[in-house]
Amino acid sequence: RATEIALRDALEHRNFTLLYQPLLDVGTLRVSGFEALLRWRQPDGTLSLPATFIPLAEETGLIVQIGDWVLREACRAALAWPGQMSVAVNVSSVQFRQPRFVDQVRDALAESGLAPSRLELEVTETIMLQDSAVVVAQLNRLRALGVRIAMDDFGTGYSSLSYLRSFPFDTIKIDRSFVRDLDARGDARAIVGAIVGLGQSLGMRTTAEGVETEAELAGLRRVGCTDAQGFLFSHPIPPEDVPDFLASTA
Ligand code: G
Ligand code: G
Ligand code: MN
Ligand code: NA
Repeated sequence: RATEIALRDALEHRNFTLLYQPLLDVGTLRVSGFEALLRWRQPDGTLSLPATFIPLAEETGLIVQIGDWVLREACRAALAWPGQMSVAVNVSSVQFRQPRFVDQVRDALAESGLAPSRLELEVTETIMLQDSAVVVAQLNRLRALGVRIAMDDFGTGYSSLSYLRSFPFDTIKIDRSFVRDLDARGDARAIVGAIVGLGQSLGMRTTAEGVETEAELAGLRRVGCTDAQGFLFSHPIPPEDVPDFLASTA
């Protein structure tokens, strides 16, 4: 379990690292971008998962500085990738809520020189627990920078549908709990199909998370899901492995 002192120390000594997991276009199986996934490097060399330290980072407010580092690092890394490949960055609701957050995003883009259209911010339904007018205003300021916004873990929170009505997200990420049973269970297939249909009618891309089998991929293709991510294609990889991964899938 993380302690606040250890977390501050990690921030000071930059003991964080980002792994990148590819997103693929379901139709062409070309890589459309990567999601940056945060890891905390331990003294013994092991990498701690976000679940072990993000909650404490949020409680202590350290997530604001950690998230700022993640944004800068991800934008810098993406600049080295070919074409219009995008980078997706997870944003904590604590970070999102900061009035300075829009400036952090603008600064990270300016510093790196990354085109704003190549950055996608992944927010979860928990951002909507605040006053919705404030949240929508913040989302609109981000959109005005030219970045894209994804609703992460869609379907796991509540009132998802009203959120889609109050703000036009660019992408809906379908939680892997629905993808998991896609080939075996009719109800999972119906739910994924409904989310994809919703995305199509609202002009949003739909990314299925946690795709592990060819059967799941076939199911996604059948319902018209636009993008897929999961162990079937690749685990999260360190940035130095990205060029070889792209060469192997070209
Ligand atoms: O990498 P892993 O599958 O363990 O990620 C689990 C969760 O941690 C995901 O839900 C993801 O949204 C979250 N997460 C990963 N990287 C970051 C990050 O850089 N910032 C925040 N706030 N959450 C992250
Ligand atoms: O942002 P989000 O919480 O959705 O983060 C995605 C998490 O899911 C990452 O921690 C990543 O390691 C994990 N993940 C990615 N692909 C798969 C997969 O195919 N199966 C499972 N079980 N987990 C995955
Ligand atoms: Mn995510
Ligand atoms: Na997710």
